[in-house]
Amino acid sequence: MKKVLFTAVLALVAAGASAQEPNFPAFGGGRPMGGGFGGFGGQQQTNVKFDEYKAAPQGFDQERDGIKKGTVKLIEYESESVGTTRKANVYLPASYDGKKKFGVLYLLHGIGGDEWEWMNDGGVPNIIMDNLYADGKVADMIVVMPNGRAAKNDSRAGGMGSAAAFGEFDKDLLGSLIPYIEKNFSVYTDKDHRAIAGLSMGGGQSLNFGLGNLDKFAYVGGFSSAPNTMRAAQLIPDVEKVKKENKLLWMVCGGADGLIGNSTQLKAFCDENGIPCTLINYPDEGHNFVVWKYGLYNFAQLIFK
Ligand code: FER
Repeated sequence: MKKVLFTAVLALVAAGASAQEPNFPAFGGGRPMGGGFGGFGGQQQTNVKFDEYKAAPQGFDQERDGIKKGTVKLIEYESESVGTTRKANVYLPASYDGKKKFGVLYLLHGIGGDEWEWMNDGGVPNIIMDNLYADGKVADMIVVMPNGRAAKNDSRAGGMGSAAAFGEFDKDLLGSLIPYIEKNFSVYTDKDHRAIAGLSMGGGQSLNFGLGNLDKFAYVGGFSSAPNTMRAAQLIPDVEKVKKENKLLWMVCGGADGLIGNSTQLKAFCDENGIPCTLINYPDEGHNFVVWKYGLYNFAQLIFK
């Protein structure tokens, strides 16, 4: 699915359809994008010093016998901003018992996906999390995988045409989904126990919404973030505030991914301004779940600790 979509996008670009400004209105919740896109990849790649890539251990994404397994549950909630009943998948670790409180990682999908993308398109988030739990490598957390296309028709068939709806998701997330999760699950409700990360369009959303709501999310991750990523100076209007309130700004992108400029522009800004920020260049990798699984594996170990 993603491959087909991507090929279609590439064909559009080849035809010169996005040679100038993008046709996608209202990115980043209606805030202006600023700057232009460097073609398909959004921003041109900025020269930055990448953080060290360390391969994930063999088997981190393989189902293992003899360990406790979590469950994935499809939930439905009423969305005030969209005006519909919406769906999300929730991973609950084996240790979730409804008594102890857990942190919450909101894990977002890409342009061709929906609340099932991580589960069904090769992300194996439940397996990665089960293995991390079994090895004692993560703090207590549940993982919420919503549909980030905040529109009445939120079908993945919307493709690029639904790109603007991704920019509207913050209202649904903050106004309806988070309150639903915090009412119906045994979770902490402070920003230090809330993380947001995602792949591609979901990476851009995570950076935009996470850094745009420092009082709501202390941990922010962008995996192969798409051109919906706001420019750094807009994302971070107050350098000191980010330094004080954000506890983790973590990114990864494939070295062969044309979208890497969206991540390097932010990394460069952070480096210039003394903001702690990680950007790993996954060697020679493209825009795919190899990178995103690696992203989840690493990001999950760094949060709520
Ligand atoms: C673009 C290229 C890729 C773009 C979005 C994407 C909005 C998203 C890709 C994905 O989510 O996988 O020019 O513009």
